[in-house]
Amino acid sequence: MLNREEIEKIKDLLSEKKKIVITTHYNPDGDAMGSSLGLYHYLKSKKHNVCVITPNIWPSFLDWMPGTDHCLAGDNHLKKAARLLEEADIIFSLDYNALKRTNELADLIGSAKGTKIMIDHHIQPDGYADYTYSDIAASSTCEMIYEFIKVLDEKVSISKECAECLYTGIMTDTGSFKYSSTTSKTHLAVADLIEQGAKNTYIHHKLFDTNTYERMRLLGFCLSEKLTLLNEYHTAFIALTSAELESFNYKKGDTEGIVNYALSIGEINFSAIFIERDNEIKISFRSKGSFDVNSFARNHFEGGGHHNAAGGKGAETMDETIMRFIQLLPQYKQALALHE
Ligand SMILES: [Mn+2]
Repeated sequence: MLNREEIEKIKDLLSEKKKIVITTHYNPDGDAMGSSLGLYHYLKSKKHNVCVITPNIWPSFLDWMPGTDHCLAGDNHLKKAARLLEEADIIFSLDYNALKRTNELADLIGSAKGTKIMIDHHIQPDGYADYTYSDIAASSTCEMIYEFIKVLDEKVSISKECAECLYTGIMTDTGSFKYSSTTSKTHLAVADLIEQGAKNTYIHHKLFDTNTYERMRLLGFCLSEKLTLLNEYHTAFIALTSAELESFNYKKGDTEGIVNYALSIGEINFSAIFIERDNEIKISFRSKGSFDVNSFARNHFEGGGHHNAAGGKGAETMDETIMRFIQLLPQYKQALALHE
């Protein structure tokens, strides 16, 4: 948490009406939108002049979130975004650790004269902000915003709209409360948010019951026809050609998450999905436990990401890419056998 002195200074800053701009990262996800809109609703209730600027448009399954009609997608309204950032007294950076994650907004935020406050849970935050609240152990930026509001305003009563937004980000960033970053504190925050009016069943429905018939058929096809197990290496993979994608009337996002099904097999510690698109092979890697897919993707497939989730690509044909992948496995045999 910020230290006492910093909190007092921020309280002081917010003690009179201010022009505030809240920004978040490119391709905003549930936590980015949830933390931005959650803070927006809180600051709005304190009569500040607030707006949210996202570098580009958020995915349509988040359209239902209260306040999205007041968000500005910067890439479509760059001039207006520039003016708002220039005039802002305070600029919040939420759910990102480096200005470059805001693409075109980066220079505008960097050169703006307003006081900058970063609240984020990614490793190694950039040092540009006047106040940096960084907690890499936090489940989500939404949980940090919840704590931040509680510290600023002990007697706060969180509105239903704010509660719905914060609940959304905590839920999406914790994989519905299953990742190891989920603590008893997370559950206490969530309990309070439900108490304040967040409807958990409704939010789950809005976020996850969004499959189309064709996407479900594509998933079925992947699991019954395309899943290959390499038991010796505790590895599973799926490969999809562009012709196969077309036959299921593929739309962006349809293959999202399929790689996790392969990993959910008990003895599998490493899974990959190879997708032929735009004349290259796009790859997603997932692992359980100690096997580091970030360095695997970095070293062999021009990619990277996190320890247990990463992406990469191959410039060869599908068959050549898969062959190269399989030939890499023996050198990792020991690491792949570990369950912890
Ligand atoms: Mn996050």
